[in-house]
Amino acid sequence: MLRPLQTVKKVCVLGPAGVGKSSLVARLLDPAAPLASAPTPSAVVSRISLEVLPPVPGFQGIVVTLLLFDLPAEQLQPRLRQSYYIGAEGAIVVADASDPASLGQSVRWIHDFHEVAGDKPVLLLANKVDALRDFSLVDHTTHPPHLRQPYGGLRPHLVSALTTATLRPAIEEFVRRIVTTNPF
Ligand SMILES: Nc1nc2c(ncn2[C@@H]2O[C@H](COP(=O)(O)OP(=O)(O)OP(=O)(O)O)[C@@H](O)[C@H]2O)c(=O)[nH]1
Ligand SMILES: [Mg+2]
Repeated sequence: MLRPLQTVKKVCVLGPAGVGKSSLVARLLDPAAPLASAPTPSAVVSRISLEVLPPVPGFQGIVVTLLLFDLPAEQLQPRLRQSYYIGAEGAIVVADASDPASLGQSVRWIHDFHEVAGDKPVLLLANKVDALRDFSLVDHTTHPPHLRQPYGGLRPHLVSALTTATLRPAIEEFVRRIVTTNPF
């Protein structure tokens, strides 16, 4: 009988202070969790398991345990933060959807990660879309120009830490990319 392949992947969660990194991790762990209310004092590691179904011969799907390293921007020295990138299979770079400058900064975060971890998959999230006025997730014409363009070659996925609606599919697609690159 075929069994799922079990694998563990380290992923770093990066971005400027206050963009919602910890709140997004909390939402992934628990659909009812409150948003984070204080800056993260140091690196925090959370585990979350997801089932994905890429075609790996001899296995029935893959159960991926993500080790999410939530790395606060301001509380960690750059050198110390970069040391957490070692061994990571991917990164989630978070920006604030209402702040074009924070989207612009994401290019630096993507580059910073790739410099240490190599050419591993990166997911770019533009968070807090709930705070945008006259905005509809389904109607692209309501999206401001800074949310429609790529940064470091990546288009931002529009999410809110208040809901898993677009967050969960974005994470699942990202995890599929990671295991397609390296299933084991
Ligand atoms: N409206 C709204 N507020 C959010 C969202 N995500 C986070 N927040 C709020 O934004 C503030 C910062 O969120 P955090 O999750 O602590 O941000 P962080 O990126 O982890 O910040 P550091 O740990 O300081 O690097 C908090 O007051 C959250 O409640 C969101 O999607 N929508
Ligand atoms: Mg935090």
